[in-house]
Amino acid sequence: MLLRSLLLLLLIAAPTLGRADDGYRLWLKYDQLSDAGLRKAWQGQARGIVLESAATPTLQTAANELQLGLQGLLGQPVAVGNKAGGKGQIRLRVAPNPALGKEGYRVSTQKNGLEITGPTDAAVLYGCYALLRHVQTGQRPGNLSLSSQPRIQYRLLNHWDNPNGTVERGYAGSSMWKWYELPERIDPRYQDYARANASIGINGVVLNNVNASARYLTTEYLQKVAAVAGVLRPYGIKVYLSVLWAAPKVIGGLPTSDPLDPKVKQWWTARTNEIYKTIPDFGGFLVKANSEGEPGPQDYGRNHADGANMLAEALGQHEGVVMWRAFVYKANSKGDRFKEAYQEFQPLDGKFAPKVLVQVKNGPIDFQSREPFHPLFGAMPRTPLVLEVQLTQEYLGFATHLVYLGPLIKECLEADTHTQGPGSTVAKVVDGSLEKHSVSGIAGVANIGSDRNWTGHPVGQANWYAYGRLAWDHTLSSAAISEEWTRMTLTREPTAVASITQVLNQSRNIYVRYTTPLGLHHIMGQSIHYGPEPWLSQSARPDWTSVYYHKADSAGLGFDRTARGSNALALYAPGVRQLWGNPATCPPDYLLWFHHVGWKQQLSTGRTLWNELCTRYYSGADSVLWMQRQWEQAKPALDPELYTDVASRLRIQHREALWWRDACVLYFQTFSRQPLPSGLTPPTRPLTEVKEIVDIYQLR
Ligand code: BDP
Repeated sequence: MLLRSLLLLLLIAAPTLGRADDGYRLWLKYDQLSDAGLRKAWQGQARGIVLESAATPTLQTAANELQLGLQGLLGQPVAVGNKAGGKGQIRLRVAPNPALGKEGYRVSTQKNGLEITGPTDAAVLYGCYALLRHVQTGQRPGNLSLSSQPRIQYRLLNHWDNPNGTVERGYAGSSMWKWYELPERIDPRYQDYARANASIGINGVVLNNVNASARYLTTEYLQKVAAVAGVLRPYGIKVYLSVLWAAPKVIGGLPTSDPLDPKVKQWWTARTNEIYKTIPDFGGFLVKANSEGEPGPQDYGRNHADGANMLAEALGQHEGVVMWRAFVYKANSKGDRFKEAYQEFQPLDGKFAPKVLVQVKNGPIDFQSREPFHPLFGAMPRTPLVLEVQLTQEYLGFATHLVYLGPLIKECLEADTHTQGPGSTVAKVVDGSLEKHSVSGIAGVANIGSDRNWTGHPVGQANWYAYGRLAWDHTLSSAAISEEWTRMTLTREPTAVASITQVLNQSRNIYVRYTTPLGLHHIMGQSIHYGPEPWLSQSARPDWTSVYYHKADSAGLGFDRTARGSNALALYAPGVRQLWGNPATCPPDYLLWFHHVGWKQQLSTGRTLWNELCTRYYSGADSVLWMQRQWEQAKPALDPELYTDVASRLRIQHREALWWRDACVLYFQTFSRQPLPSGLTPPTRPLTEVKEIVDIYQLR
């Protein structure tokens, strides 16, 4: 008898007991709150949901999500209806409110219960997610008044996914878009992807790689794109496409793709009209042109504005926009890649049509672990600039290294361009407030793939999350977001939350220290961009080597970008130029970005360059052991499988931090000819052995 009851108990508990957290549910866990008092406090407020406005698909979606979340979190049924019932009803209402802008929400306690309002049904959906976040992070109900509106209008994810299912720079499996199944079969994952995005305010997704296949513009593929758009639409998310500039030639049968050729214009106009017939709320085009071998208007002697404006014209009266990327650089062994995008784009300020936004990477080179802000920010006041950041960790240890990107994104947003006096931050350029633009945008290169946990590294989810939260409100702090994510995704146990968030918050600085301290950049493994290869001196292009960037010699290290060198500093406003132009006032984190510094030169840190460099490489690698200990402290509060997964990745991370440390210290030592500072144990393996690791990894 006793045995039978025990078995029965086990059977009932089985679905939750034995199930490991595979990460699929992301931060939308909705597991029952363990604090009974807290649960009770909310239960009385959430007996039902009442739709006070027309049940559009989006409002219905909002109600369904709220119901799903509250039922899970509170462990009670929550009814959805359109008639006000008794007490504890949450009312959803679409109503204009000038204080909330176009997409803002308000969640408030009213006499007759909670109310979630906003000017559109999507705004109410955002409000529902805000309430769920509030409950899920363990806040008490009290007298609620949560209101927020996005500071940036276009908040996009950019997928670098290809039609064949590969993902450029993707480290989380293959593409989540199953083009071969579409449009007939809709993978249920698409809807969960939409939920995750809507929950953090993302309102647009570019489905395909910037190195684009023309295929997406064919009638066959537009049907597939339309099917995806249909899943995303109720969540307030629009689809966009990257386009291949040469599409008129490749799939249109035209002899040219010259933007000023009337037939080319006609072709794009006809294609665009077909797109809108198939997808009436299509978001627009993203274009990588005349960059890294991609075709573009310059092939016909035209400039970027000619190309972008032609596409804007093709969009005509449709709502969509053109996002034209400024990531361009020519192979120029004498030049400085740092300056190229500026030189091509800045003179075009004021020449772009109103529907065009120019998309600029956070830094001037290419998604390095730390870059100064791109000098185009603030330098094109008549053009809305979209900030592009990379969530997939192409240069930050793929899905192996734990690197929380909140601090990186914030560092760029908070950087002061000084273009209109102090306080002219990149954030104010991007949100349009500094230069009075009515449109604004931000793009994150997605780190999402077909892996069960979406991002490969479980903590990669925090980067998707942080990006969305900052895209919505760039004034949020990176630490507040990491805590919110941890509480929603991993645990609410306070000491575990504290030790995990410390790891997250320090992780980016730690990564920088053991890979590229003091402003070193672009010294990673050739083409795959993984591991150290500072000795790389031959490649298809000089600006794809490492020596181009670090310029180590017997005198010192670093790229002189002052007036004595490439003078890239001249691209910045005087306020920035003065600070960064003087090695004594240049922040050590940016030092080697702008100065060739003598090995024995004393830095503001009190150490010589060589000693500081070694100290950072060593302390960075050691800090990974600290990350391991912190993670271990949180173990009792974590799902065992998830704990083990991250713990083992942290072990790889330490091994590879030593690889970076030894490679760089030994290699730069061949120039500095200095011993390691006292207290640091020299690497036990010679440089030749460390170089072998690279060879094995790249299978060359
Ligand atoms: C570089 C990547 C390359 C991308 C390019 C881009 O290595 O794969 O195509 O950025 O942003 O960092 O276009």
